[in-house]
Amino acid sequence: MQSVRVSDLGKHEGEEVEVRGWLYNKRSSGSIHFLLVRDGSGLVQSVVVKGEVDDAIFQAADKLTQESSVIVRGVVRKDRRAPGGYELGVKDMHVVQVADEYPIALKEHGVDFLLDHRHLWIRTPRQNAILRIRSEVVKACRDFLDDRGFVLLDAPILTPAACEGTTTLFETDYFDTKAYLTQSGQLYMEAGAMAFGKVYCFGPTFRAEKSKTRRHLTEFWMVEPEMAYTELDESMNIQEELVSYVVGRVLERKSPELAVIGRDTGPLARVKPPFPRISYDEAVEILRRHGVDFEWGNDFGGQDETILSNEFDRPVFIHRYPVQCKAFYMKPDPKRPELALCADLLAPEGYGEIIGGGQRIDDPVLLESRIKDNRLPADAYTWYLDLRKYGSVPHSGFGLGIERTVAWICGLDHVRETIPFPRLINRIYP
Ligand code: NSS
Repeated sequence: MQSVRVSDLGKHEGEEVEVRGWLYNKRSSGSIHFLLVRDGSGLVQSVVVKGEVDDAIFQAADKLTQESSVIVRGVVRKDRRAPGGYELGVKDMHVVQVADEYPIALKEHGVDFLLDHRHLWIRTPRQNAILRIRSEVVKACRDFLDDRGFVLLDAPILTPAACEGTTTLFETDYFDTKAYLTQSGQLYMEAGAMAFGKVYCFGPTFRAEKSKTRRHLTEFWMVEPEMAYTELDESMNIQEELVSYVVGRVLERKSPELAVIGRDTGPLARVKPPFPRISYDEAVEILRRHGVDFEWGNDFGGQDETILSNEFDRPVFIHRYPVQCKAFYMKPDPKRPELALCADLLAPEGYGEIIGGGQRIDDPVLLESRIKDNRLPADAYTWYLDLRKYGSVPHSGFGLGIERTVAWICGLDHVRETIPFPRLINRIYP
């Protein structure tokens, strides 16, 4: 008999099939058991009627506990009222294992309890839907870049030096020396851009973030495109196309999942280029108008970003931050050298920054002095300076944080549910 995924049941109406899954929930009324079976692709109500199956099977169905593994066989019937639109008229059933009492009952639990049971929590429909959307977001980013001639270039995880400041480095022993877990693949992508023209990396990045916020993980995933012969404005054009494409793909392919999590898709449907572009100076004015006592020269905090992104109905770029609050590699604006040619993209609905990026310093002398000013170990950057000695060109790139993007698209209030096994300041289990 053919094994069918629940999501494909519609293609087998009237046929006898087998579904291999786990018992999500059960309802009984004397002579009928309604088994709600999940197989990771959906839920199907499987109806076991006394007299229509062997007595032993009817008894076994009665004893099934939540999350017991079962294989049910029966005829696919259309049923408007059934979750998923189809149900199974069970003829036969094989119990693979009767599960112990399941810790996650179908009721409210505290978030710490759920995070301690994350390995089981991911089975529940809401978490399952969020992680399916994550999978689509990753695929959409990659398809977008692959289709536009970007080459995927994997960056190393163990690195000799910092990319995004020395305060958030995770250090590890590396034989008789030290290494750091990567904070960003960017520096390597700059080498790649000079070799391939357009590249990107997609991988985990690590930051020893001491801040406990709803936007920070210590391990998160980034897509980092880098482009030679590209200036800041062109990089922003690509970013708005990429983000619009990703949101469009989720709307197109993951609407059942968005429905499971109850996401209002109205604001997502508005995500189309062009996105507004405001300068750091203008952003500071907006904050001050909202009564924030903001000092020019500082970076924006989470609450500032929330205020700023609430001003617009689609993502907004904030460009040209003061050089002092950005990383060492940012190219100064020739018109106002106190500003960097950089841009962050803030998601709407108060979500804050999802992309950080900019144009890189292409002048070897300036870059060397910036490395020195930032008291970075010169030896570790010799190779990086080489890129400015051998055919240096204007180049730009950016990093899109997968978890923050998924949190926004799903409308979640914390990034911890957007990654299968979150790593937070006080959590490395399970
Ligand atoms: O620090 S960024 O703003 N920029 C970079 O790392 C550049 N080197 C990227 C590049 O140009 N290739 O981080 C980029 C994005 C940021 O907008 C967030 O979406 C995400 O990475 N990000 C994080 N997500 C979750 N948790 C933490 N701690 C975090 N830090 C950054």
